Amino acid sequence: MKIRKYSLDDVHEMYELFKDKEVTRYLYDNYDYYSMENTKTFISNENNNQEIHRAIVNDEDKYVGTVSLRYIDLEEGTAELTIVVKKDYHSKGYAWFAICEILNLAFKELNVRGVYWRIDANNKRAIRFFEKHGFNKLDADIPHKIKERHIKEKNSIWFAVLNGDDFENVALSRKEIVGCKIIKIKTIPTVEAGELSFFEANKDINFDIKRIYYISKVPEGSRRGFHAHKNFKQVLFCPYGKIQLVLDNGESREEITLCDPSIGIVIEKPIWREMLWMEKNSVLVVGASGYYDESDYLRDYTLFRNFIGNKC
Ligand code: T46
Repeated sequence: MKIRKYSLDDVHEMYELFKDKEVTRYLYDNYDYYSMENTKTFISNENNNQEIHRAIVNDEDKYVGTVSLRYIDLEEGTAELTIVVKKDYHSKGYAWFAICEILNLAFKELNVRGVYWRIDANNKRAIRFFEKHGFNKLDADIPHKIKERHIKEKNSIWFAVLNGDDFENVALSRKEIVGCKIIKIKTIPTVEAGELSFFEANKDINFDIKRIYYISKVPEGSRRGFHAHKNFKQVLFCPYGKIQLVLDNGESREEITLCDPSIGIVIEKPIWREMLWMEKNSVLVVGASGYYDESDYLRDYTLFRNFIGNKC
């Protein structure tokens, strides 16, 4: 998963996306009239002073969507964000990954003060997505110029990130993810000498820890996991680096980026998990309720669905 500049090889996938009404119906631009030729032109004119578009691609470098900064106004220090991802790649962590990348580009390379985006109030899926990631709808404080630009669009809901906001961590203020608890691990700072975090079995978490394991030296962009546990309970945390965790309870799938050593995820039921190493040298530590036992693993998604189906 990464974002990169467009390539003419993206044209077929992009054209397919433009023609998917279900995905494009809430977008500002109307893609109905785009032909394959227009799509090629669109790719060739990728960037200008006011716009930056990036292709979102999977591990095989296949185009899955576009994330953009538009109406970049360096005098005002503002830009607008848009994102569109192909349906097959929804709920797999692509959108959040791409948003974090483009926001980092906006704040670190362009040095803008704020990035704003407008969502159609009927686009419930997008609103849920941003709320899930800890963003609140903005009622005021949208720069006048931006509001003016969208004056004709009714039913607008606005979100924003300002330079300096800890947007990658904002989702960590949530309390749960697909029914798993997100815990704040007790953390004691020492003046100019870092901090110490700790949790205690049967106090801060509801089970005994019989095994600790940790995963390290994983190259950036690698994925692990792709299984659930039948009975083991686990607490997961990332003491160093940045790891995206995708959790799936068989009905919904949500992701969270672990990048704060004082945040833990407690999984106490069969939940499908996938991990993406977003930064090299990131470490994932897990405290498990049982000794290693391969027969506790469900390493096939259909088996996992059947297992939870039979339990209900
Ligand atoms: C989990 C996620 C978050 C052992 O021999 N002992 C152990 O305690 C563990 C955890 C694994 N292994 C063996 C089993 C495999 O031959 O180590 C090998 C790699 O394990 P796996 O492919 O399951 O690794 P991940 O990173 O996909 O998953 C691990 C845990 O296995 C799993 O319980 O929840 O981390």
